[in-house]
Amino acid sequence: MVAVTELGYVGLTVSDGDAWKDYASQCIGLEVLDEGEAGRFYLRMDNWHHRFVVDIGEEDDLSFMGWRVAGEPELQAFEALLTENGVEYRVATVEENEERRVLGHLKLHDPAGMPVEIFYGPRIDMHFPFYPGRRMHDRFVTGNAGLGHCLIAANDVRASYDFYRMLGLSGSIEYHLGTPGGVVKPIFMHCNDRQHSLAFGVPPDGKRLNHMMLEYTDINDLGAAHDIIRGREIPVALQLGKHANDKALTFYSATPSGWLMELGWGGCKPEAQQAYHNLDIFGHGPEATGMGLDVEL
Ligand code: MBD
Ligand code: FE
Repeated sequence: MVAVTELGYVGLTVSDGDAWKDYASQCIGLEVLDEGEAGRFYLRMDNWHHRFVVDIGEEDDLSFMGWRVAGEPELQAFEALLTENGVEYRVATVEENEERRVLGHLKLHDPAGMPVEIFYGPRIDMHFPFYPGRRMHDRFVTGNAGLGHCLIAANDVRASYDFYRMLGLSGSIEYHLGTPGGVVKPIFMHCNDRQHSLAFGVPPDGKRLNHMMLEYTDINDLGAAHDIIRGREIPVALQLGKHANDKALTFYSATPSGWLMELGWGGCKPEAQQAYHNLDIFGHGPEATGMGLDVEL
């Protein structure tokens, strides 16, 4: 069975590019790569050409997710699988592959209308190592674990679950969470050693993206990010705490786009068997509200 192997890249549309360059580099430690393209810059986390494509626009949201497969045979197998399942897709042109710095990709949409790309062969610039935007103790967790995770909108949770299962992700409901509107039961899915690369099932609040999570290899970099974000008085939706499912120590900061960035350290691998939780291990106390994650963790 063919399956995606990692969340390889994402696209963001942002209204304030300068605020994003500053937040991404000075708060998070990402590398800004501006190659002079009009209205577009990149963010790097490792020696991939980029992990984020950032376009200046009005939306302030996720614009696409890129899911990696091993190579061309796997991409062809996905063409057959999508056709078999009646999912519309398009094979990217040579120009579109050059734009993404990949050898090949398919363009499709998830059931919520999110643009999804399945790609193989990213450009990895071994001669151009990652250069953090601010002083860092160590690095970001990427490797075979992809860039992090996204909590995205799903208006039909079952349809999204079936779609991402078809892409080869596994997972289940992992929480029953109290919210002002009642209990929500979010689903968490994985495709590699990262405990989850994708989550959905909290009520959509108008954006495609609720939050992204990036993970440091050294707890000191999480501490540095926390100090910088607190020092700047950037709103924090959920305070430092440790998740029951991936065991990661994280906190959730507002981004210049309004959605949240979860910064973390110490996430674990997926368990072989499913389980769900009502509460986290400790922390994650609510602070700034109204950013799409008013949940009792
Ligand atoms: C997560 O990464 C998360 O964002 C939530 C809400 C619960 C568990 C793990
Ligand atoms: Fe998360």
